[in-house]
Formats: sequence, C-alpha cells, structure tokens
Amino acid sequence: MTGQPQADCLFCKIVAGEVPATVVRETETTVAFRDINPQAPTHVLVIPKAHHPDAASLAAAEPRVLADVLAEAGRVAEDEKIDRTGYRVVFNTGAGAGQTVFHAHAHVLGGRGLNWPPG
Ligand code: IU
Repeated sequence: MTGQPQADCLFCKIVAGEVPATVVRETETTVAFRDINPQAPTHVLVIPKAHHPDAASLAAAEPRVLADVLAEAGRVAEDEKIDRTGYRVVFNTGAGAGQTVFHAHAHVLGGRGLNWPPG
C-alpha cells in the first residue's frame, strides 16, 4: 500500500535504520543520504520517509512531502556548496529511465560539469 513501509524496500529499511546509510540531513518527512555509487563529487539522494513508488505517485498522494523533498534538495546543495556552481535534481521514473529502487527519490548531483541532454 502506498505510504506504508514495504518489507522488501531498501529505502524503507534505510528510513527504519535497518540498512546503514551516510545520512546528511533528516526532517520529519524526509531523509537525505549519500549515494553508494556516486556519479558526481556530490551525489545525495533525498527520499520521503513514507513509501511511494515514484515522484508522480508521491505528488498525487502527498504533494506537501514532494515539496519537502525539493526544499531539502536545495538545502543539500547549499550544504555541499554547489548551489552557486549549479546542480541537478533528477527523479528517474520507470525502469526505462534507469529507476532501480521503487521508492521515490531525488538525486542531487553537482560538483562537476553536467552535460545536457543527459544520457
Ligand atoms: P535509481 O534512480 O532508482 O537508479 O537510483 C537508485 C540509487 O540508489 C542508485 O544511484 C544507487 O547507487 C543508490 N543506492 C544507494 O545509495 N544505496 C543502496 O544500498 C542501493 C542503491 I541497492
């Protein structure tokens, strides 16, 4: 069920503290932690604590929490000092776009030049 913790969800386990992660920020509704396979000098994931399979599902169910995720992405960028040089916030949505973990998450990427269009 959307919103409820899922036993087989890695990010729900990170929220529960059952799987370790390098947490850089936490709020009542969100957790931000470093990606284990960073694609840029800064690569942080911002997730809602509640389980929603992707960003669109989160937007439909809890739009304020999606706003929290985006606000936290901006705070991560400030903390990492990439807000002045530029950074990217990405929600891969669907396997064809590279989504591998089906718990909504924003990638915050920066600290190097970022090409457009992305691959
Ligand atoms: P994706 O957009 O669903 O592909 O992003 C999932 C990310 O989760 C990906 O960048 C992984 O490196 C990252 N990740 C992680 O940070 N910790 C983990 O234990 C696992 C994946 I599994």
